[in-house]
Amino acid sequence: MSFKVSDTQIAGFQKEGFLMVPGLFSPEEVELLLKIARADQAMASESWDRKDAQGGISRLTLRNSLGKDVYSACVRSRRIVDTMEKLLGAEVYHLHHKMMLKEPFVGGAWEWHQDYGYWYNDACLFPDMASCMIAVDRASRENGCLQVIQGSHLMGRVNHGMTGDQTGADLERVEEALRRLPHVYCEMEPGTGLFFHANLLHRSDQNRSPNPRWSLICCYNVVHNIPFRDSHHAPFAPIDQIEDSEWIAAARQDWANMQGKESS
Ligand SMILES: O=C(O)CCC(=O)C(=O)O
Repeated sequence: MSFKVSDTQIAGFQKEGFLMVPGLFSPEEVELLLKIARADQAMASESWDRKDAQGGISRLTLRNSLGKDVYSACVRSRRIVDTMEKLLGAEVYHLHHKMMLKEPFVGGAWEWHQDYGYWYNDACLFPDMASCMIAVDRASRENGCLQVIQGSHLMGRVNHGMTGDQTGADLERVEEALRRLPHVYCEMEPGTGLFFHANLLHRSDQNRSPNPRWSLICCYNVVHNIPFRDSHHAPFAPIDQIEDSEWIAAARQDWANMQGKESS
């Protein structure tokens, strides 16, 4: 699968703060990603929980470094890196990536926030940062898909404080934004990619449905915005890109490696 972002899509991202790309990963590619993720004991054992304001459990696995695994292959994929560079207008590097494991019945909510509400404190001077969320499972309103406030990235950074274990945006500002701007539920089929700006206000509901909602989120910073002091995220390293035509081979190799480890 390959994807080239158009000028109209870039203009849409600049105005709305997000861009949804159905079929960014083909059904065959995303099936393989799902199969590997579900079988991946190492990833599961690294996961940790954050409580939402109602005590629901938001589980995730976050990695700062890239390897030869399928998640790193997504981070390095030309279709995402090229798109990010066109959307942000500069060379990007990998900040971190995370698998959001929103489990059936118990999956926790994420409060309204901007990612730059966190990354500002990681010594990034500019909000020239963005993420691509890849739907691994189908994401719907029922299983807690991402919600965004369209155009809210143009408000600039909003103050954030703690809600549960999470950092949430100032609710007075959020409520005012909701009065003036569209509230969009990003329902996504597996393989859909959602590119979103670091200042876009977003949240998601708890998952009370019987269906998991796993998503991989790949986060990038532009090279001119390297943190001005040490940060807990990945240091700058140029991205060794994977051609779109080579992605499936990289993913199959990860699957073969995992099976080799199990049988050895
Ligand atoms: O996975 C979700 O529902 C929300 C994740 C999120 O908001 C984030 O990682 O910044």
